[in-house]
Amino acid sequence: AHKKGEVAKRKELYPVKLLEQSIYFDTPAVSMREYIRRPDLSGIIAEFKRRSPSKGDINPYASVERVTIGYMQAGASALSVLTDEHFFGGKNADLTEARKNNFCPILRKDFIIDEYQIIEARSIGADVILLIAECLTAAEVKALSATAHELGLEVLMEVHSPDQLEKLSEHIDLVGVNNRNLKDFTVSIQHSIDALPAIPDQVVKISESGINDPRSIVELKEAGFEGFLIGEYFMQADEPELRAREFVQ
Ligand code: IGP
Repeated sequence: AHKKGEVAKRKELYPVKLLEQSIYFDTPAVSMREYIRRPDLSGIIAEFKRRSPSKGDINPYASVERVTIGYMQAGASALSVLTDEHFFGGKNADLTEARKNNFCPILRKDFIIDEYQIIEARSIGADVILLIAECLTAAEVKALSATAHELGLEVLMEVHSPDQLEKLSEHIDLVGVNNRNLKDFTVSIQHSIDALPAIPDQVVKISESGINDPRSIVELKEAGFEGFLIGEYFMQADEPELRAREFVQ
């Protein structure tokens, strides 16, 4: 709900005409689909996350530059950067700083409810946007994902349960199953495994949240997942990039 007001304010301050001046508008986006499927990489999407509603401060002063470069050196396939300020202490400038330091695909982690935020995602250097099925109708998923494709961005649709896969449209490139129960914040990779049979073959399959053990990756891979989104476990360390390195070994 806080998003609506926020977006309205930014639309006034930074009209679309201004966003379109960004150099990133003329730069082709990098394909997360392709990077996740590269056999020389781990499939891990490493997330930069300063704070969360369930944990409070995780690593509020971490350096985007140091952490994201370190993640990629550790063998991550892609990056995710929180830009939501209200719940996660993120900002657009964090994503742009990650962009300036890395060639890999970058997911803009935010609550997208308006086309404006997709144009904004393009202007700050993101390659992929997140659409959360729980927050959107099927028609909204369809319209927003079509806009993303028009702008050359890929789309990751997040589901919390298999029934939300009904909202899939032809413009969804990746599906992420969230292992975190939004009501009590408990996590289990079983959520991903249970949802897998309902995910169509043509989309890239990602398991999200609560992954803190390399054995879970082995289990999820055997089940058929290709990508693994990890934030908190890495960011809890003083040096998240070193924890990522140990994890990928
Ligand atoms: C990462 P974790 O448990 O490794 O920090 O989870 C990611 O899945 C989580 O940050 C997330 C998220 C979201 C954040 C998943 N979906 C939607 C904000 C909005």
